Amino acid sequence: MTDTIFAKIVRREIPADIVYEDDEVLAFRDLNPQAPVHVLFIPKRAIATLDDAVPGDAALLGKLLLAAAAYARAQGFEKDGYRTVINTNGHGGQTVFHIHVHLLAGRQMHWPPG
Ligand code: DGP
Repeated sequence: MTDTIFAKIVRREIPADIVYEDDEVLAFRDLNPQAPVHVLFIPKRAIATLDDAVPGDAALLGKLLLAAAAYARAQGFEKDGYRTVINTNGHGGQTVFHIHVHLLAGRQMHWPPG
């Protein structure tokens, strides 16, 4: 897969407001926030899209979701709630082809999305 801006963030080649990191996961604030809290959870090992994920990626994908939930809980959003989103390819609205989970919190979300 081609290199992305998120791979550059993992390698610290460009700056980001990093809010969480472990051996496999990095989380940083979205440059263009859509909610008072908008954090992106990415695997350090790049997978381009959800469609590219294979059974061997299951644990890593689970870690992304659990890291997002733990962050939301630590920030006190678990009772009011929050939204987690993975956009995939064109109709999904994906623009950066390094898989990421959006965590949106701090305001009422609406359904269906636009
Ligand atoms: P998506 O459309 O699902 O691929 O989301 C990509 C998100 O990445 C979008 O909400 C804006 C954000 N983004 C793009 N470039 C950068 C960047 O250089 N830094 C940060 N922090 N976020 C970025």
